[in-house]
Amino acid sequence: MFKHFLLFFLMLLNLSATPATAATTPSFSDYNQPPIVHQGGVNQNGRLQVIGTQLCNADGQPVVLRGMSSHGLQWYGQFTSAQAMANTAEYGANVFRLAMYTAEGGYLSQPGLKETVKNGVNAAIQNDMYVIIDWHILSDGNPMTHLEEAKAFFKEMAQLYKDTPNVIYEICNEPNNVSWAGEVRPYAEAVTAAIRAEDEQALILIGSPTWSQDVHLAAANPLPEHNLMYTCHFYAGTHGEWLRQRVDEALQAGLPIFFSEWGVSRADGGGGVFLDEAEKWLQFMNQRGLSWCGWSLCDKNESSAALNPGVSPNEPWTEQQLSEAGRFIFSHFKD
Ligand code: IDC
Repeated sequence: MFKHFLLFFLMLLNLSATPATAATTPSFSDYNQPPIVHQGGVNQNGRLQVIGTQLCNADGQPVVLRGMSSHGLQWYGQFTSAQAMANTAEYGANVFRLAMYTAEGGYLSQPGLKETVKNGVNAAIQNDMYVIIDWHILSDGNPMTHLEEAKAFFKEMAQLYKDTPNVIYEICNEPNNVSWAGEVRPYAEAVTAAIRAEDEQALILIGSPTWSQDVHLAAANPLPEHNLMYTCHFYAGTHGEWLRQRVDEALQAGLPIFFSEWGVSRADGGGGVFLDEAEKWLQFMNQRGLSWCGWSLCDKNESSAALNPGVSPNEPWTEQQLSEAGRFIFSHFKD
């Protein structure tokens, strides 16, 4: 605790000093000046890399990715069509997340979902978007339970996509009821090694215990590796200031953070919507040059869903077809 206060104090001193000069490696002290945002897609930015805590493009310039996450591919895979992605790209999205649930009728009982993932990657390529392949553990909270399946899956994906700069790997959506040191970190080491054996440079996103909110645990004991980012997830109706503080402390400690999932609803996907709190979060991420994906691109009748029930994934959308969540999230892609 004392260490955090000390770091915070040092940071304040730094912020009040002259602005950071020609920093090639953005750091926490640059946050009083939002990094230059290079929206743009894969053609413009190329292979991503992590410098300090900042996501950067192939030239080492800061880049921010913003876009949508799919809902579970086993239920709403149709919203990963090229047209659905084009509809979000039109509002400024440059990333799409493919949430491949493992349980609840997902990949472990339906391996054919791999084809939905591949089609989704192709749709993202057509739209010049980055694309996150997400091993969406949720009710199956311990990632170690299916370590072998995860290693085989990511090895295959990395073999396929090692020359495709669009692809980002998210290896465990939301671990829960597990520890960082005992389960999540060893899992991340093993799966990262499996990906790295095929693709040295791939950008890999790693979750943390308590539904990817325990970034402080990852910050205290990160993996000694390059091009890794750690995910943090929030829902505006449930998570507030305390989690923003935790993220700031983790960034300060040098942990690169990616908000691969957030919603305007409560954490159960319903309720609200909580747009005032969501606005605070967006400002927070914006000021720190952090990338994000909104939950979720589907027409389910729940407040986190971006589309009204019955909207087609194969046609352009009018503003009226977006739900309140969708209108709000889409309007922030270009912030
Ligand atoms: C929710 C869906 C909901 C579904 C439920 C269980 O919105 O329709 O019934 O999962 O499968 C997460 C998860 C994400 C959740 C979302 C909202 O990553 O899968 O989706 N959420 O509850 N973490 C925090 C919230």
